[in-house]
Amino acid sequence: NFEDAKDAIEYRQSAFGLIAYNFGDMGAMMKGKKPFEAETFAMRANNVAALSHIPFEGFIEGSDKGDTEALAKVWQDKADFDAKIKTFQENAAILATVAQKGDQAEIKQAFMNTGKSCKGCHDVYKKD
Ligand code: ASC
Repeated sequence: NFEDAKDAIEYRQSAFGLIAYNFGDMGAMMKGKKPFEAETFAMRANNVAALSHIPFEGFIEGSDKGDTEALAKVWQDKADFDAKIKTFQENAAILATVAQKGDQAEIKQAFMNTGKSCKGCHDVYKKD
């Protein structure tokens, strides 16, 4: 378990950083900023699916205080926060599955859905 809020905040931020890197690289491919590499894309999608389960352990009580962009609303509306996390995890799992199959239209849709679930949570629970 975490020693204090600072450790918990660092833990979740580290995980989000890894998600952002992997998701960002898929985004660059989706936007045509770099060539689409099916194998790399699938690897990144697998990474995000696995990482989608990691950060949330770090949202311990009291860790809205400190060097964090998380709003107190995370702990006030916990059920909704948890539901949004679950949607993100489901979308990330779908993206990893369709990335294996290689259908571009399916990949694009699954990528968009995953990005929407990132944004859907940030809009409500993250400082801008
Ligand atoms: C990213 C990133 C996010 C999401 C979000 C998707 O690459 O860092 O927070 O995508 O912008 O809408």
